[in-house]
Amino acid sequence: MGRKFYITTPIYYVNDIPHIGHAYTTIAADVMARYRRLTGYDVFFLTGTDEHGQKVEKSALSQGLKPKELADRVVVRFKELWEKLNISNSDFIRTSEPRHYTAVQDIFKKALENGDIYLGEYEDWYCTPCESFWTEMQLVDGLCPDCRRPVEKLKEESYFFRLSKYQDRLLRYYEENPDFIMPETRRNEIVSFVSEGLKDLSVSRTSFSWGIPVPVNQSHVIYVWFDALTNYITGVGYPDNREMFERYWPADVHLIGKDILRFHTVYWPAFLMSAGIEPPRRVFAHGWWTVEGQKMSKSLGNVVDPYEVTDKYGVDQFRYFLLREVPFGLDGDFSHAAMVHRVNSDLANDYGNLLNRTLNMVRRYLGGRSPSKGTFSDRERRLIGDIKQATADLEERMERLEFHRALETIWGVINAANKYLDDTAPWTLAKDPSAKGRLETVLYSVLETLRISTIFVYPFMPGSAERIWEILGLGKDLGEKRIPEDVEFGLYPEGVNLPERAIVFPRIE
Ligand code: ME8
Repeated sequence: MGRKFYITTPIYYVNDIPHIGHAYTTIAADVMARYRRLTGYDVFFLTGTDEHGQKVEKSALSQGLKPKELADRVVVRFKELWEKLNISNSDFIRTSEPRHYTAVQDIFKKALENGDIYLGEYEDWYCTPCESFWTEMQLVDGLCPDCRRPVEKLKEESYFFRLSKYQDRLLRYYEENPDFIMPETRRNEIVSFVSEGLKDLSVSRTSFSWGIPVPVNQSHVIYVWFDALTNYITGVGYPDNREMFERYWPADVHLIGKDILRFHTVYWPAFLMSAGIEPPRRVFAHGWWTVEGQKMSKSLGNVVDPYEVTDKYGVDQFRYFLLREVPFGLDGDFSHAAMVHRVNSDLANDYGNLLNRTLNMVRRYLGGRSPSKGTFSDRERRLIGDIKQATADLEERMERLEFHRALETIWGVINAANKYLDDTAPWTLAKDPSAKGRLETVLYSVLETLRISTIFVYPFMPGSAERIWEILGLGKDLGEKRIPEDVEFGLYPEGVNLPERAIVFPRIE
Protein backbone atom coordinates (compact mmCIF):
# COMPACT_ATOMS: atom_id res chain seq x y z
CA MET A 1 0.00 0.00 0.00
CA GLY A 2 1.29 3.40 -1.03
CA ARG A 3 0.90 6.80 0.57
CA LYS A 4 -2.47 7.54 2.15
CA PHE A 5 -4.74 10.53 1.66
CA TYR A 6 -7.65 11.22 3.99
CA ILE A 7 -10.16 13.89 2.97
CA THR A 8 -13.47 14.91 4.54
CA THR A 9 -16.46 17.17 3.95
CA PRO A 10 -18.50 18.76 6.73
CA ILE A 11 -21.27 16.50 7.93
CA TYR A 12 -24.44 18.32 6.94
CA TYR A 13 -27.34 19.11 9.23
CA VAL A 14 -30.46 17.10 8.58
CA ASN A 15 -32.84 19.98 9.29
CA ASP A 16 -32.33 21.18 5.72
CA ILE A 17 -32.43 19.40 2.39
CA PRO A 18 -29.27 19.48 0.24
CA HIS A 19 -28.63 22.51 -1.94
CA ILE A 20 -25.90 23.86 -4.19
CA GLY A 21 -23.69 24.80 -1.21
CA HIS A 22 -23.56 21.24 0.10
CA ALA A 23 -23.04 19.94 -3.41
CA TYR A 24 -20.14 22.34 -3.90
CA THR A 25 -18.08 21.13 -0.95
CA THR A 26 -18.81 17.49 -1.64
CA ILE A 27 -17.97 17.74 -5.35
CA ALA A 28 -14.71 19.53 -4.56
CA ALA A 29 -13.79 16.78 -2.11
CA ASP A 30 -14.68 14.16 -4.68
CA VAL A 31 -12.48 15.77 -7.31
CA MET A 32 -9.58 15.84 -4.90
CA ALA A 33 -10.18 12.24 -3.82
CA ARG A 34 -10.31 11.05 -7.43
CA TYR A 35 -7.22 13.02 -8.35
CA ARG A 36 -5.29 11.50 -5.45
CA ARG A 37 -6.38 7.99 -6.48
CA LEU A 38 -5.17 8.77 -10.00
CA THR A 39 -1.82 9.81 -8.58
CA GLY A 40 -1.48 6.53 -6.74
CA TYR A 41 -2.61 7.32 -3.21
CA ASP A 42 -4.64 5.05 -0.95
CA VAL A 43 -7.58 7.43 -0.46
CA PHE A 44 -10.15 7.55 2.29
CA PHE A 45 -12.97 10.01 1.61
CA LEU A 46 -15.58 10.65 4.31
CA THR A 47 -18.87 12.53 4.23
CA GLY A 48 -22.04 12.22 6.28
CA THR A 49 -24.75 13.89 8.33
CA ASP A 50 -24.87 15.84 11.58
CA GLU A 51 -28.03 14.68 13.27
CA HIS A 52 -28.01 15.86 16.88
CA GLY A 53 -28.58 19.18 18.61
CA GLN A 54 -31.21 21.73 19.33
CA LYS A 55 -31.60 22.90 15.75
CA VAL A 56 -32.44 19.44 14.42
CA GLU A 57 -34.64 18.70 17.43
CA LYS A 58 -36.63 21.91 16.91
CA SER A 59 -37.00 21.33 13.22
CA ALA A 60 -38.26 17.77 13.80
CA LEU A 61 -40.77 18.84 16.44
CA SER A 62 -42.15 21.55 14.18
CA GLN A 63 -42.86 18.86 11.59
CA GLY A 64 -44.43 16.57 14.17
CA LEU A 65 -41.55 14.09 13.94
CA LYS A 66 -39.03 12.56 16.31
CA PRO A 67 -35.51 13.86 15.56
CA LYS A 68 -34.39 10.41 14.46
CA GLU A 69 -37.37 10.14 12.10
CA LEU A 70 -36.47 13.45 10.50
CA ALA A 71 -32.84 12.33 10.19
CA ASP A 72 -33.87 9.02 8.60
CA ARG A 73 -35.86 10.90 5.97
CA VAL A 74 -33.35 13.60 5.12
CA VAL A 75 -30.32 11.34 5.08
CA VAL A 76 -31.83 9.58 2.07
CA ARG A 77 -31.89 12.89 0.18
CA PHE A 78 -28.19 13.37 0.81
CA LYS A 79 -27.22 9.81 -0.04
CA GLU A 80 -29.21 9.84 -3.26
CA LEU A 81 -27.77 13.17 -4.28
CA TRP A 82 -24.21 11.95 -3.76
CA GLU A 83 -24.97 8.96 -5.94
CA LYS A 84 -26.44 11.16 -8.62
CA LEU A 85 -23.45 13.52 -8.52
CA ASN A 86 -21.09 10.56 -8.85
CA ILE A 87 -19.47 11.10 -5.45
CA SER A 88 -16.93 8.40 -4.64
CA ASN A 89 -16.96 8.58 -0.84
CA SER A 90 -15.46 5.63 1.03
CA ASP A 91 -17.96 5.83 3.88
CA PHE A 92 -20.96 7.85 5.00
CA ILE A 93 -21.17 8.64 8.68
CA ARG A 94 -24.30 9.49 10.64
CA THR A 95 -23.73 10.92 14.11
CA SER A 96 -26.66 8.87 15.42
CA GLU A 97 -24.71 5.62 14.83
CA PRO A 98 -23.45 3.62 17.83
CA ARG A 99 -19.82 3.70 16.61
CA HIS A 100 -19.97 7.48 16.87
CA TYR A 101 -21.36 7.46 20.43
CA THR A 102 -18.39 5.36 21.46
CA ALA A 103 -15.89 7.75 19.91
CA VAL A 104 -17.47 10.94 21.28
CA GLN A 105 -17.80 9.58 24.80
CA ASP A 106 -14.24 8.30 24.63
CA ILE A 107 -12.64 11.63 23.83
CA PHE A 108 -14.97 13.51 26.16
CA LYS A 109 -13.88 11.16 28.94
CA LYS A 110 -10.22 11.70 28.11
CA ALA A 111 -10.66 15.46 28.52
CA LEU A 112 -12.58 14.96 31.77
CA GLU A 113 -9.91 12.68 33.17
CA ASN A 114 -7.06 15.04 32.39
CA GLY A 115 -8.91 17.98 33.93
CA ASP A 116 -9.64 19.81 30.68
CA ILE A 117 -13.38 19.50 31.23
CA TYR A 118 -15.01 20.79 34.44
CA LEU A 119 -18.55 21.44 35.64
CA GLY A 120 -19.77 25.05 35.88
CA GLU A 121 -22.69 27.23 34.89
CA TYR A 122 -23.28 28.84 31.53
CA GLU A 123 -25.03 32.19 31.57
CA ASP A 124 -24.96 33.94 28.21
CA TRP A 125 -26.35 33.84 24.71
CA TYR A 126 -26.87 31.02 22.23
CA CYS A 127 -27.56 31.04 18.50
CA THR A 128 -29.46 27.89 17.57
CA PRO A 129 -29.10 28.19 13.75
CA CYS A 130 -25.30 28.28 14.21
CA GLU A 131 -25.33 26.08 17.36
CA SER A 132 -22.93 28.63 18.77
CA PHE A 133 -22.33 30.35 22.16
CA TRP A 134 -21.87 34.14 22.38
CA THR A 135 -21.15 36.71 25.04
CA GLU A 136 -23.14 39.93 25.34
CA MET A 137 -20.09 41.79 24.00
CA GLN A 138 -19.86 39.70 20.85
CA LEU A 139 -23.47 40.24 19.76
CA VAL A 140 -24.06 42.73 16.96
CA ASP A 141 -27.20 44.82 17.51
CA GLY A 142 -28.34 42.08 19.86
CA LEU A 143 -28.05 39.48 17.06
CA CYS A 144 -25.70 36.57 16.30
CA PRO A 145 -22.49 38.06 14.86
CA ASP A 146 -22.20 35.21 12.33
CA CYS A 147 -25.70 34.85 10.88
CA ARG A 148 -27.44 37.99 12.23
CA ARG A 149 -30.37 36.05 13.57
CA PRO A 150 -31.90 36.34 17.06
CA VAL A 151 -30.09 34.63 19.93
CA GLU A 152 -31.55 33.27 23.15
CA LYS A 153 -30.42 33.74 26.72
CA LEU A 154 -29.24 30.56 28.44
CA LYS A 155 -28.66 29.93 32.10
CA GLU A 156 -27.91 26.32 32.84
CA GLU A 157 -25.42 23.98 34.42
CA SER A 158 -22.79 23.06 31.88
CA TYR A 159 -19.51 21.27 31.44
CA PHE A 160 -16.73 23.53 30.16
CA PHE A 161 -13.69 22.73 28.08
CA ARG A 162 -10.52 24.61 29.07
CA LEU A 163 -10.03 26.23 25.70
CA SER A 164 -8.14 29.13 27.29
CA LYS A 165 -5.35 26.71 28.20
CA TYR A 166 -4.75 25.92 24.52
CA GLN A 167 -4.24 29.43 23.23
CA ASP A 168 -0.45 29.24 23.07
CA ARG A 169 -0.33 25.72 21.73
CA LEU A 170 -2.76 26.64 18.98
CA LEU A 171 -0.80 29.72 17.99
CA ARG A 172 2.36 27.64 17.89
CA TYR A 173 0.63 25.04 15.75
CA TYR A 174 -0.47 27.71 13.23
CA GLU A 175 3.03 29.12 13.20
CA GLU A 176 4.76 25.79 12.67
CA ASN A 177 2.25 24.63 10.06
CA PRO A 178 1.73 27.55 7.72
CA ASP A 179 -0.54 25.50 5.44
CA PHE A 180 -2.79 24.26 8.25
CA ILE A 181 -5.38 26.93 7.49
CA MET A 182 -5.97 27.78 3.85
CA PRO A 183 -6.42 30.09 2.07
CA GLU A 184 -4.07 32.59 3.69
CA THR A 185 -6.73 35.24 4.43
CA ARG A 186 -8.58 32.71 6.56
CA ARG A 187 -5.41 31.87 8.40
CA ASN A 188 -4.82 35.50 9.31
CA GLU A 189 -8.40 35.77 10.50
CA ILE A 190 -7.98 32.84 12.90
CA VAL A 191 -4.53 33.86 14.14
CA SER A 192 -5.90 37.23 15.16
CA PHE A 193 -9.01 35.69 16.72
CA VAL A 194 -6.93 33.35 18.89
CA SER A 195 -4.37 36.02 19.71
CA GLU A 196 -7.12 38.11 21.28
CA GLY A 197 -7.60 35.40 23.90
CA LEU A 198 -9.81 32.34 24.25
CA LYS A 199 -12.56 31.73 26.77
CA ASP A 200 -13.43 28.28 28.05
CA LEU A 201 -16.11 26.67 25.95
CA SER A 202 -19.41 25.25 27.13
CA VAL A 203 -19.52 21.64 25.92
CA SER A 204 -22.78 20.29 27.30
CA ARG A 205 -26.46 21.26 27.47
CA THR A 206 -29.27 20.26 29.81
CA SER A 207 -32.32 21.99 28.28
CA PHE A 208 -32.96 19.37 25.60
CA SER A 209 -32.04 15.75 25.15
CA TRP A 210 -31.32 15.02 21.45
CA GLY A 211 -27.65 14.22 21.62
CA ILE A 212 -24.99 11.99 23.11
CA PRO A 213 -25.11 11.86 26.92
CA VAL A 214 -22.13 13.01 28.95
CA PRO A 215 -20.59 9.70 30.07
CA VAL A 216 -20.59 10.56 33.79
CA ASN A 217 -23.80 12.59 33.96
CA GLN A 218 -26.84 11.48 31.99
CA SER A 219 -28.70 14.76 32.50
CA HIS A 220 -26.31 16.49 30.10
CA VAL A 221 -25.95 16.00 26.35
CA ILE A 222 -22.64 16.75 24.72
CA TYR A 223 -22.45 20.02 22.74
CA VAL A 224 -23.35 19.30 19.14
CA TRP A 225 -20.08 20.72 17.76
CA PHE A 226 -17.99 18.56 20.09
CA ASP A 227 -20.08 15.63 18.87
CA ALA A 228 -20.00 16.59 15.17
CA LEU A 229 -16.27 17.32 14.85
CA THR A 230 -15.47 13.92 16.34
CA ASN A 231 -17.00 12.27 13.25
CA TYR A 232 -13.68 12.78 11.50
CA ILE A 233 -11.97 10.28 13.80
CA THR A 234 -14.97 7.95 14.20
CA GLY A 235 -14.96 7.57 10.43
CA VAL A 236 -11.45 6.11 10.43
CA GLY A 237 -12.00 3.65 13.22
CA TYR A 238 -11.45 5.58 16.45
CA PRO A 239 -11.21 4.28 19.14
CA ASP A 240 -11.48 0.54 18.49
CA ASN A 241 -9.88 -0.01 15.10
CA ARG A 242 -6.32 1.07 15.88
CA GLU A 243 -4.92 -0.21 12.64
CA MET A 244 -7.26 1.80 10.47
CA PHE A 245 -6.95 4.87 12.65
CA GLU A 246 -3.17 4.79 12.52
CA ARG A 247 -3.24 4.31 8.78
CA TYR A 248 -5.46 7.30 7.93
CA TRP A 249 -5.26 9.78 10.78
CA PRO A 250 -4.36 12.70 10.74
CA ALA A 251 -6.73 13.88 8.02
CA ASP A 252 -4.88 15.45 5.11
CA VAL A 253 -7.68 17.90 4.32
CA HIS A 254 -10.88 18.92 6.05
CA LEU A 255 -12.79 20.73 3.33
CA ILE A 256 -15.33 23.20 4.71
CA GLY A 257 -17.15 26.45 3.95
CA LYS A 258 -15.86 29.63 5.54
CA ASP A 259 -18.90 29.71 7.87
CA ILE A 260 -17.50 26.96 10.09
CA LEU A 261 -13.84 27.88 10.13
CA ARG A 262 -13.50 28.67 13.82
CA PHE A 263 -14.96 25.31 14.86
CA HIS A 264 -12.46 23.46 12.70
CA THR A 265 -9.32 25.46 13.33
CA VAL A 266 -9.69 26.45 16.99
CA TYR A 267 -12.00 24.05 18.85
CA TRP A 268 -11.21 20.88 16.92
CA PRO A 269 -7.41 20.95 17.20
CA ALA A 270 -7.74 21.90 20.89
CA PHE A 271 -10.05 18.93 21.60
CA LEU A 272 -7.59 16.66 19.84
CA MET A 273 -4.56 18.06 21.64
CA SER A 274 -6.36 17.46 24.91
CA ALA A 275 -6.97 13.82 23.98
CA GLY A 276 -3.37 13.41 22.87
CA ILE A 277 -4.31 13.00 19.20
CA GLU A 278 -2.50 14.76 16.40
CA PRO A 279 -4.47 17.65 14.79
CA PRO A 280 -5.45 17.46 11.11
CA ARG A 281 -2.86 18.55 8.56
CA ARG A 282 -4.99 21.08 6.74
CA VAL A 283 -8.34 22.85 6.87
CA PHE A 284 -9.38 24.53 3.65
CA ALA A 285 -12.33 26.96 3.83
CA HIS A 286 -13.97 27.76 0.52
CA GLY A 287 -16.20 30.73 -0.25
CA TRP A 288 -19.90 31.29 -0.38
CA TRP A 289 -22.32 30.92 -3.28
CA THR A 290 -25.00 33.45 -3.96
CA VAL A 291 -27.65 32.99 -6.64
CA GLU A 292 -28.19 35.49 -9.42
CA GLY A 293 -26.53 38.05 -7.15
CA GLN A 294 -28.63 37.28 -4.07
CA LYS A 295 -28.11 35.42 -0.84
CA MET A 296 -29.79 32.00 -1.04
CA SER A 297 -32.67 31.63 1.35
CA LYS A 298 -35.84 29.66 1.80
CA SER A 299 -37.86 32.84 2.26
CA LEU A 300 -36.60 34.28 -1.05
CA GLY A 301 -37.38 30.95 -2.66
CA ASN A 302 -34.14 31.02 -4.64
CA VAL A 303 -32.39 27.97 -3.17
CA VAL A 304 -30.66 26.12 -6.00
CA ASP A 305 -31.73 22.48 -6.03
CA PRO A 306 -28.86 20.34 -7.34
CA TYR A 307 -31.34 17.77 -8.66
CA GLU A 308 -32.98 20.40 -10.86
CA VAL A 309 -29.74 21.93 -12.11
CA THR A 310 -28.25 18.59 -13.05
CA ASP A 311 -31.42 17.45 -14.78
CA LYS A 312 -31.28 20.59 -16.84
CA TYR A 313 -27.55 20.85 -17.64
CA GLY A 314 -26.02 17.50 -16.76
CA VAL A 315 -24.06 16.24 -13.76
CA ASP A 316 -20.59 16.83 -15.18
CA GLN A 317 -21.54 20.22 -16.57
CA PHE A 318 -22.56 21.21 -13.04
CA ARG A 319 -19.39 19.77 -11.48
CA TYR A 320 -17.26 21.57 -14.04
CA PHE A 321 -19.05 24.87 -13.64
CA LEU A 322 -18.75 24.94 -9.85
CA LEU A 323 -15.01 24.36 -9.89
CA ARG A 324 -14.13 26.39 -12.97
CA GLU A 325 -16.24 29.48 -12.43
CA VAL A 326 -14.83 30.66 -9.10
CA PRO A 327 -11.31 30.54 -7.64
CA PHE A 328 -11.55 28.02 -4.80
CA GLY A 329 -11.61 30.02 -1.58
CA LEU A 330 -13.47 33.06 -2.96
CA ASP A 331 -17.20 33.73 -3.03
CA GLY A 332 -19.10 33.07 -6.24
CA ASP A 333 -22.38 33.68 -7.92
CA PHE A 334 -24.49 31.04 -9.60
CA SER A 335 -26.42 32.21 -12.62
CA HIS A 336 -27.99 30.35 -15.50
CA ALA A 337 -26.32 32.66 -17.99
CA ALA A 338 -22.85 31.89 -16.58
CA MET A 339 -23.61 28.17 -16.54
CA VAL A 340 -24.71 28.16 -20.19
CA HIS A 341 -21.70 30.19 -21.20
CA ARG A 342 -19.24 27.79 -19.53
CA VAL A 343 -20.85 24.71 -21.05
CA ASN A 344 -20.92 26.13 -24.54
CA SER A 345 -17.50 27.70 -24.64
CA ASP A 346 -15.33 25.31 -22.65
CA LEU A 347 -17.10 21.98 -23.00
CA ALA A 348 -18.94 22.09 -26.32
CA ASN A 349 -16.45 24.31 -28.18
CA ASP A 350 -12.99 23.58 -26.83
CA TYR A 351 -13.10 19.97 -25.65
CA GLY A 352 -16.11 18.63 -27.57
CA ASN A 353 -15.03 20.24 -30.78
CA LEU A 354 -11.47 18.91 -30.53
CA LEU A 355 -12.87 15.42 -30.15
CA ASN A 356 -15.24 15.81 -33.08
CA ARG A 357 -12.91 17.40 -35.55
CA THR A 358 -10.36 14.70 -34.75
CA LEU A 359 -12.82 11.82 -35.15
CA ASN A 360 -14.10 13.38 -38.34
CA MET A 361 -10.64 13.62 -39.92
CA VAL A 362 -9.62 10.14 -38.82
CA ARG A 363 -12.75 8.87 -40.57
CA ARG A 364 -12.29 10.88 -43.74
CA TYR A 365 -8.57 10.53 -44.21
CA LEU A 366 -7.75 7.22 -42.50
CA GLY A 367 -10.96 5.20 -42.78
CA GLY A 368 -11.69 5.57 -39.04
CA ARG A 369 -8.68 3.60 -37.81
CA SER A 370 -6.10 5.04 -35.44
CA PRO A 371 -2.72 5.40 -37.20
CA SER A 372 0.78 4.56 -36.04
CA LYS A 373 2.81 7.39 -34.59
CA GLY A 374 5.48 7.55 -37.27
CA THR A 375 8.26 10.06 -36.67
CA PHE A 376 7.85 13.08 -34.42
CA SER A 377 9.01 16.49 -35.62
CA ASP A 378 9.85 19.56 -33.54
CA ARG A 379 6.21 20.54 -33.65
CA GLU A 380 5.17 17.30 -31.89
CA ARG A 381 8.04 17.68 -29.45
CA ARG A 382 6.69 21.10 -28.53
CA LEU A 383 3.25 19.64 -27.88
CA ILE A 384 4.81 16.86 -25.78
CA GLY A 385 6.75 19.47 -23.82
CA ASP A 386 3.52 21.38 -23.13
CA ILE A 387 1.89 18.23 -21.80
CA LYS A 388 4.84 17.42 -19.55
CA GLN A 389 4.74 20.91 -18.11
CA ALA A 390 0.97 20.67 -17.62
CA THR A 391 1.36 17.41 -15.69
CA ALA A 392 3.67 19.14 -13.24
CA ASP A 393 1.51 22.27 -13.02
CA LEU A 394 -1.58 20.19 -12.43
CA GLU A 395 0.02 18.46 -9.45
CA GLU A 396 1.16 21.74 -7.94
CA ARG A 397 -2.23 23.35 -8.33
CA MET A 398 -4.21 20.37 -7.11
CA GLU A 399 -1.97 20.05 -4.08
CA ARG A 400 -3.04 23.57 -3.12
CA LEU A 401 -6.69 22.90 -4.03
CA GLU A 402 -6.59 25.52 -6.78
CA PHE A 403 -9.22 23.78 -8.84
CA HIS A 404 -9.91 26.63 -11.24
CA ARG A 405 -6.21 26.89 -12.06
CA ALA A 406 -5.94 23.13 -12.42
CA LEU A 407 -8.73 23.30 -14.98
CA GLU A 408 -6.98 26.16 -16.74
CA THR A 409 -3.94 23.92 -17.00
CA ILE A 410 -5.99 21.10 -18.50
CA TRP A 411 -7.70 23.43 -20.93
CA GLY A 412 -4.26 24.72 -21.82
CA VAL A 413 -3.52 21.22 -23.16
CA ILE A 414 -6.86 20.98 -24.97
CA ASN A 415 -6.30 24.33 -26.60
CA ALA A 416 -2.70 23.45 -27.43
CA ALA A 417 -4.12 20.50 -29.39
CA ASN A 418 -6.64 22.72 -31.17
CA LYS A 419 -3.81 25.08 -32.06
CA TYR A 420 -1.65 22.16 -33.18
CA LEU A 421 -4.35 21.11 -35.63
CA ASP A 422 -4.61 24.63 -37.00
CA ASP A 423 -0.82 24.79 -37.41
CA THR A 424 -0.35 21.39 -39.02
CA ALA A 425 -3.52 21.60 -41.16
CA PRO A 426 -4.19 17.90 -41.80
CA TRP A 427 -6.84 18.92 -44.37
CA THR A 428 -4.00 20.21 -46.56
CA LEU A 429 -1.75 17.21 -45.89
CA ALA A 430 -4.63 14.94 -46.95
CA LYS A 431 -4.51 16.35 -50.46
CA ASP A 432 -0.90 15.36 -50.93
CA PRO A 433 -0.35 11.57 -51.28
CA SER A 434 3.34 11.94 -50.44
CA ALA A 435 2.43 13.46 -47.01
CA LYS A 436 0.58 10.34 -45.83
CA GLY A 437 3.14 9.59 -43.10
CA ARG A 438 3.02 13.14 -41.82
CA LEU A 439 -0.79 13.12 -41.83
CA GLU A 440 -0.78 9.95 -39.73
CA THR A 441 1.67 11.41 -37.22
CA VAL A 442 -0.44 14.54 -36.86
CA LEU A 443 -3.70 12.67 -36.30
CA TYR A 444 -1.94 10.25 -33.98
CA SER A 445 -0.66 13.16 -31.92
CA VAL A 446 -4.08 14.76 -31.52
CA LEU A 447 -5.66 11.45 -30.57
CA GLU A 448 -2.89 10.96 -28.05
CA THR A 449 -3.38 14.44 -26.61
CA LEU A 450 -7.09 13.73 -26.32
CA ARG A 451 -6.33 10.49 -24.49
CA ILE A 452 -4.07 12.27 -22.01
CA SER A 453 -6.48 15.20 -21.53
CA THR A 454 -9.23 12.74 -20.75
CA ILE A 455 -7.19 11.28 -17.90
CA PHE A 456 -6.66 14.81 -16.59
CA VAL A 457 -10.37 15.60 -16.90
CA TYR A 458 -11.49 12.41 -15.15
CA PRO A 459 -11.48 13.67 -11.52
CA PHE A 460 -13.62 16.66 -12.51
CA MET A 461 -16.07 14.97 -14.89
CA PRO A 462 -15.75 11.23 -14.31
CA GLY A 463 -18.86 10.15 -16.24
CA SER A 464 -18.06 12.15 -19.38
CA ALA A 465 -14.39 11.22 -19.27
CA GLU A 466 -15.31 7.54 -19.12
CA ARG A 467 -17.58 7.98 -22.14
CA ILE A 468 -14.87 9.74 -24.12
CA TRP A 469 -12.39 7.04 -23.12
CA GLU A 470 -14.69 4.45 -24.66
CA ILE A 471 -15.32 6.58 -27.74
CA LEU A 472 -11.56 6.75 -28.18
CA GLY A 473 -11.57 2.95 -28.22
CA LEU A 474 -9.67 2.70 -24.95
CA GLY A 475 -12.07 0.46 -23.03
CA LYS A 476 -13.63 0.80 -19.62
CA ASP A 477 -10.63 1.09 -17.35
CA LEU A 478 -10.11 4.84 -17.15
CA GLY A 479 -10.57 4.79 -13.37
CA GLU A 480 -7.55 2.51 -13.04
CA LYS A 481 -5.15 4.76 -14.95
CA ARG A 482 -2.30 6.47 -13.12
CA ILE A 483 -0.56 9.83 -13.34
CA PRO A 484 2.25 10.13 -14.37
CA GLU A 485 2.71 6.62 -15.88
CA ASP A 486 -0.33 6.73 -18.14
CA VAL A 487 0.10 10.31 -19.31
CA GLU A 488 3.40 9.50 -21.02
CA PHE A 489 3.10 10.57 -24.66
CA GLY A 490 2.98 7.69 -27.13
CA LEU A 491 0.72 5.09 -25.57
CA TYR A 492 -2.24 5.41 -27.94
CA PRO A 493 -2.84 2.02 -29.60
CA GLU A 494 -2.66 1.64 -33.36
CA GLY A 495 -5.54 0.21 -35.37
CA VAL A 496 -8.42 1.13 -33.08
CA ASN A 497 -11.76 1.65 -34.84
CA LEU A 498 -13.16 5.10 -34.13
CA PRO A 499 -16.66 6.46 -34.69
CA GLU A 500 -17.29 9.36 -37.02
CA ARG A 501 -18.65 11.66 -34.37
CA ALA A 502 -19.75 11.76 -30.71
CA ILE A 503 -21.67 14.48 -28.93
CA VAL A 504 -20.65 14.33 -25.28
CA PHE A 505 -21.35 17.96 -24.42
CA PRO A 506 -24.30 19.22 -26.46
CA ARG A 507 -24.54 22.98 -26.91
CA ILE A 508 -27.24 24.66 -24.86
CA GLU A 509 -29.28 27.08 -26.93
O1 ME8 B 1 -22.47 23.60 9.45
N1 ME8 B 1 -22.06 28.35 -0.36
O2 ME8 B 1 -23.75 21.91 8.52
P1 ME8 B 1 -24.53 22.65 7.36
C1 ME8 B 1 -21.05 27.49 -0.19
N2 ME8 B 1 -23.34 20.40 10.59
N3 ME8 B 1 -21.09 26.44 0.67
C2 ME8 B 1 -22.18 26.27 1.40
C3 ME8 B 1 -23.29 27.15 1.28
C4 ME8 B 1 -23.20 28.23 0.35
N4 ME8 B 1 -24.17 29.11 0.15
N5 ME8 B 1 -24.24 26.73 2.14
C5 ME8 B 1 -23.75 25.61 2.76
C6 ME8 B 1 -22.91 22.47 9.45
N6 ME8 B 1 -22.51 25.33 2.31
C7 ME8 B 1 -22.44 21.47 10.48
C8 ME8 B 1 -21.05 20.99 10.09
S1 ME8 B 1 -18.85 19.53 10.46
C9 ME8 B 1 -18.15 18.70 11.73
C10 ME8 B 1 -20.41 20.04 11.05
C11 ME8 B 1 -21.69 24.17 2.70
O3 ME8 B 1 -25.54 21.69 6.88
C12 ME8 B 1 -20.34 24.57 3.28
O4 ME8 B 1 -19.47 23.48 3.20
O5 ME8 B 1 -24.98 23.99 7.79
C13 ME8 B 1 -20.69 24.79 4.73
O6 ME8 B 1 -19.54 24.76 5.56
C14 ME8 B 1 -21.61 23.62 4.98
O7 ME8 B 1 -22.36 23.49 3.76
C15 ME8 B 1 -22.53 23.83 6.17
O8 ME8 B 1 -23.45 22.78 6.21
